[in-house]
Amino acid sequence: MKIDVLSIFSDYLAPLELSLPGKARAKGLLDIAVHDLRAFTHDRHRTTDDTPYGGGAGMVMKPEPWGEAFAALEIAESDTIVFTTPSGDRFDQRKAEDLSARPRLVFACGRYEGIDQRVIEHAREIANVEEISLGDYVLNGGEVAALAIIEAVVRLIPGFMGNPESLVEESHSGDTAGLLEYPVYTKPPVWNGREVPAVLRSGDHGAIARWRHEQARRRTAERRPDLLAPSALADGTPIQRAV
Ligand code: 6GU
Repeated sequence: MKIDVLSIFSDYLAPLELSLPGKARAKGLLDIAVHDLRAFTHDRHRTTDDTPYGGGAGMVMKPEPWGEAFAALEIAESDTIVFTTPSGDRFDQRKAEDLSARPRLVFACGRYEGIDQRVIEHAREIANVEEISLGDYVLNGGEVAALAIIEAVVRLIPGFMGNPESLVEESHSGDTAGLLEYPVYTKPPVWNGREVPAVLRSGDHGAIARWRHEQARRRTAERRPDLLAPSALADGTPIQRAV
């Protein structure tokens, strides 16, 4: 997979050199390049934003540097341009899986007031476009969102994870699909007077699987009732609370 990131704060993307994406690059599964959007400006102040037509607070990112950047990156029709924006579709594991199968992702990190809408329209003409938000809160710019999305996507690239089983078991995918992850324990068996649940030391794999499923279900009911059968919620059926 090829990933390009366009940003006016390219230093923010330094963590891409580390840990997980770094490992994927070392394995030859991933090629990441970060580009400074200001390289595609021509004025002395390297201006990337301007006041909004129609008035209002904040600044809007100018279209020209984006247009030049897309041209310089030789965007192909099969590429996907990802605009990180609080007004995008909410990011989730399904979207991460979808993006992990694409040949090239180009992240366009905007400041939160946004990019001139014509840039998004232009992008839709030259490539696939995703407008993605991390959730219902506001970040100053899309850089941290791009980092989070890249981390979620890169670990799904086939051949990346040492143990693909851990991808299947975790929250939001596989066996416990739609449920939060059950609590986990390791040695010692007693710590600060707290015991590891006996069932986990019983060797009874059926009982362990049932216990984990029940824990995941309770945790989900408590913390994320929205993930449990939305139809049951809609007709007023009460959610079973964890005890
Ligand atoms: Cl993708 N961008 C910004 N600026 N704020 C956000 C976000 C993205 N997702 C949640 N908040």
